[in-house]
Amino acid sequence: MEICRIVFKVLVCWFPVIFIHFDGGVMGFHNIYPEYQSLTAVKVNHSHKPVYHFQPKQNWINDPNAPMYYKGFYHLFYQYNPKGAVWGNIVWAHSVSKDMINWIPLKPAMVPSEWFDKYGCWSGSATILPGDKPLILYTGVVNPKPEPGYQVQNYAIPANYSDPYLQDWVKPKNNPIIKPTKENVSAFRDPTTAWKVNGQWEMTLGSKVDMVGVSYLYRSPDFIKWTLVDHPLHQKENVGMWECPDFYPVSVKGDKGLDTTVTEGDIKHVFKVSLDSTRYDTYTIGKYDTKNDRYIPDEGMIDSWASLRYDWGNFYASKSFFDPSKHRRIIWGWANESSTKTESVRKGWAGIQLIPRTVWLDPSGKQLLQWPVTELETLRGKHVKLINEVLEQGDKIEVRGITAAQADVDVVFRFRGLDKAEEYDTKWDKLFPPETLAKSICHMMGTTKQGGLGPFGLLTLTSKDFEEYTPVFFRVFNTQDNTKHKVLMCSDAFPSTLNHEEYRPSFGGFVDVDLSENKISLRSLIDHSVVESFGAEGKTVITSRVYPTLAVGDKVHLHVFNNGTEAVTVEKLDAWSMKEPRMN
Ligand code: DQQ
Repeated sequence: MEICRIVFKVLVCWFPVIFIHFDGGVMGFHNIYPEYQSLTAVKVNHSHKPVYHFQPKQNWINDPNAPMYYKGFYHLFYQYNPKGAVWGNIVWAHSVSKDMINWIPLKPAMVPSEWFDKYGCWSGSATILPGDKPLILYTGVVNPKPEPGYQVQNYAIPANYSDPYLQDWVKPKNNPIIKPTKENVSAFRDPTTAWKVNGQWEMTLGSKVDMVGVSYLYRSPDFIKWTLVDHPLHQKENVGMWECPDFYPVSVKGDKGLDTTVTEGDIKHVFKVSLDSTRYDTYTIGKYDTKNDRYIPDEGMIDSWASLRYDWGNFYASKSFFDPSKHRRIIWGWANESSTKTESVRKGWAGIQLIPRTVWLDPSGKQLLQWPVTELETLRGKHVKLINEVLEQGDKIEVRGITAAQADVDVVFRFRGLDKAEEYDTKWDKLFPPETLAKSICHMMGTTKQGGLGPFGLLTLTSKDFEEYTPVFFRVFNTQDNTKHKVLMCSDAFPSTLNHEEYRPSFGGFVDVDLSENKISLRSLIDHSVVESFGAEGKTVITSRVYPTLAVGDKVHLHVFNNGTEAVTVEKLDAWSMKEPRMN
């Protein structure tokens, strides 16, 4: 009997954890497939290709690089393989935009050309120097060995500052400006935007020492001569390599963004890393102690694999920038495909950048809030509404009249109270590691397990007879001490496709929201193979990549549903068909 229980536990309960942990939404480093790297598809397959998310016409993309605003244009650079739909041959592709929604493609800003970046121009950031002069710091790979490559830091400057498109970039001959120490030659990359402190420039980059994640700190009087500071900006044991760190101030009052050079005042700092071992982005909020030149996470902040995340789904290598034209801070994140490499090769494309999000500090000071940039709303076309529609247990209502495969849906759910919320089983806290707890509960229960208050939410990318659907939903739990309710948000790719060879993770995150008004909101941006969802006005965000076989194009449906015993009212739902922007 006992053995049965153990076998059951391992198979049923641990299965999602094992599955999720070793097969993240994003590939572990960038897998190398020499046979596919330079295989350009003759014809691009559009059936799952997003329409209003940033992407090139074809081929592979990964990290967003050096986003910035310059002379009326937003610039986005990104890691791009010009020859194939898997990682390799990486250059800095470049597009510009007036609104971050409609894009003009330009020639690549940087390609491997010098001894100091011969084997790759990897990720980096822009700093706007005094006099409105942008400068890029990036990682150059000088040798493919030791794997994944011998890394140095370089800089590049515009050839012509009066060109608002910044089409030509010069890599000065005095590169590299930073060389690794012997210990970290192949784990030494992704320099951040620099900031000024105590009269000097500083920047940090990602590294590791064994399993300790380290963000080395460099200092410079002139942006050319850089010295390693004798202590890192921050480090943490048992987390592994830190890629693409990001370090920036946020205001403690209001939602206005701040330039990276702001180091004092009514502010806190955000320290974000991309965890190479788990392949997701985590952040902490804390204080930048300028005197000792260290970042110190606030008390109570979890600083491990179980830290807060911008996005609990398919989201990696993000980078933020300050937009001086609208006084906001914006983050860009990359969503890789969840499908196989052979699928990518067949489709001729892989990877998108998610919709840029404005980011600011929650009034609690304990987390960030995110919201799609308002410019996205210019794509809203045909509009439909639902008002005060009651969903009893088991009910679904179809949202008709829009292009359900390419939509923006914003809904507020209301309920009578929290009495019927089901009990939170504290055994789960022991069964699942904290970093996979939410997604494991989402996977265990799905939408079909009836609850008390919830599951309720949206069924996106649904086929006519529900053979395929990607549900985005909430479940509210009662905690044993009855002091607080636990709100779980899920975005579940598991039932999304009949093609069970696809990776179909159930993603989840808890939502730290006050339910005293008996309401919760959900906004989902649906774009063919991506569903990007914002719970409780941007407190918890989850992105899923999915590849339905039946729910494709005009065969896609959208529903609201409830499978809890407590009735839930759709107080207000607005849904729009989304138009196609000018996309590269
Ligand atoms: N991708 C880049 C690296 C970075 C990684 C290479 C993160 O610079 O560490 O394409 O996805």
